[in-house]
Amino acid sequence: MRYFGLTAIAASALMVAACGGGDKKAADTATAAADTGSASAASTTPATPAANTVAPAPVTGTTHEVKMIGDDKGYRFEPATITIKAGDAIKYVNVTGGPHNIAFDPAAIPADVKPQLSANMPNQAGELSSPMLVNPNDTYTVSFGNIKPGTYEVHCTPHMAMNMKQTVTVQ
Ligand SMILES: [Cu+2]
Repeated sequence: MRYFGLTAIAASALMVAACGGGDKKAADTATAAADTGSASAASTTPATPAANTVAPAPVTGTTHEVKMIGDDKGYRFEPATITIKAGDAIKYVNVTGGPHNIAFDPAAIPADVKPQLSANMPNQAGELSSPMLVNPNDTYTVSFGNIKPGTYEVHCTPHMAMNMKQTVTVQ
């Protein structure tokens, strides 16, 4: 779909160029056509265009450490609920029972938060999913810089069925 979108944009650029820039009405028509093309392309890959336009927001506050544990008591984040401030970060540490990951359900993240959250998650293995933390002491840090106040649910994909979930409240 990305190829299709770029083709549509390139085609519209050619159309604008062909007009010589002198005919405003024709140029507007070309722009509208390009918008239609990118909208249909975006409908199947909604996060990709937006994520490319947002820079990661640096950590300006406190970095909180959260343990990821799997043992005879079960799989869990410790703490399972945490309240932080925008600009803080969470450093997730695989303690035992990995591989673990840090994932947000893309459908549950507001559209106006998703591009920044995605930009704040390096090396994603899937949309809003960290790589696997395979070994003890592997870490993954999520910046909550420029993330608006709200409650965000985190889960570990391999252990979601075992209720390995966390609630992050950003104040
Ligand atoms: Cu896990």
